[in-house]
Amino acid sequence: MNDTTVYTPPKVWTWVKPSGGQFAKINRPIAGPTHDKELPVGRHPLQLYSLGTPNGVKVTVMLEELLALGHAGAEYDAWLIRIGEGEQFGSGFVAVNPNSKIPAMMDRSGPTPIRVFESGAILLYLAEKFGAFLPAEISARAECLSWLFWQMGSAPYLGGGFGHFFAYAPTKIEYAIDRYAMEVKRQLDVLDRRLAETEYLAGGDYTIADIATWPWYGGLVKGWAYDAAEFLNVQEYKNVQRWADAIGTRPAVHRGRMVNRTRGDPSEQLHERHDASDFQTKTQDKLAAESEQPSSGGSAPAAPVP
Ligand SMILES: N[C@@H](CCC(=O)N[C@@H](CS)C(=O)NCC(=O)O)C(=O)O
Repeated sequence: MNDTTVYTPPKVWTWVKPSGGQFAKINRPIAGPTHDKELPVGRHPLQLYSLGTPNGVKVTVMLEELLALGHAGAEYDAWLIRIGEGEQFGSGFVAVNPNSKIPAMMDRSGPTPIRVFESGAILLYLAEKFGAFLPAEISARAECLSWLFWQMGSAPYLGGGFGHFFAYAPTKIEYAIDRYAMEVKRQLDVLDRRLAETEYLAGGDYTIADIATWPWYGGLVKGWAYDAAEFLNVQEYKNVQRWADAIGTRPAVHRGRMVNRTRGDPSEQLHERHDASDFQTKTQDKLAAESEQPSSGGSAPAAPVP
């Protein structure tokens, strides 16, 4: 143990100081909105309010996969919610997700708008609405839902546990890092053994179980998360590597990863998506180049505003 701080919890916990760490600014012990702010609404049936984190990417990959299958009803506007700025606490967002976390979605295709929150619920809703990526046969369906719910229950140990204490906490606490590294390696082994038996998690077909799991565990074994690939020795999970590579080559997965993404290569960042053509014309590199172009209206100075 290298943590020598001794903490004696008080009888009743109170919120007296920020907890420290990367997310201290937005963390608070109460729910509900902090400010009034309506959400924008675009022209498509589905309105997504999200950010390109693993939970957000699950939904944008699903929507791009549905569009690639020809489901025009899956057309969507993806609006950016900057959680670091506290936009998840605006009144409009809280009305769509009382839990104040991305992703959140409104289905405006029918007479009464339907809200859906929690990434697993959104995947299941879309799979049922379009009859895709969820097997109809009862045993394959049970397997798919089992892995979907496995992912929803497991990822908080990876993100909120391992990722938090390994990458974000203000001090490195050996006890916490050991506990969560052990659990994440166990989870990777669960996946590796399953993927030794079948091509995808639910069997031979690519389903919402893979779409939910890939952004978290696929990202981890490909070295995209927490700079932890070497620490967790992710190369040893050969079947997870094979599965992550296969899913990573899907064009819809590539597009889904770009939507609402605010980090990395500007040509891979599409902050908002309102049309399929946005992937060609509205990535951050293109927008930056456009704003540097001299205007075509000549160089005469604008008239002063009275
Ligand atoms: N179980 C939720 C988790 C969603 C979640 O944790 N979202 C994070 C980003 S990945 C978030 O919005 N955090 C903002 C906050 O905690 O205030 C889901 O799967 O949708």
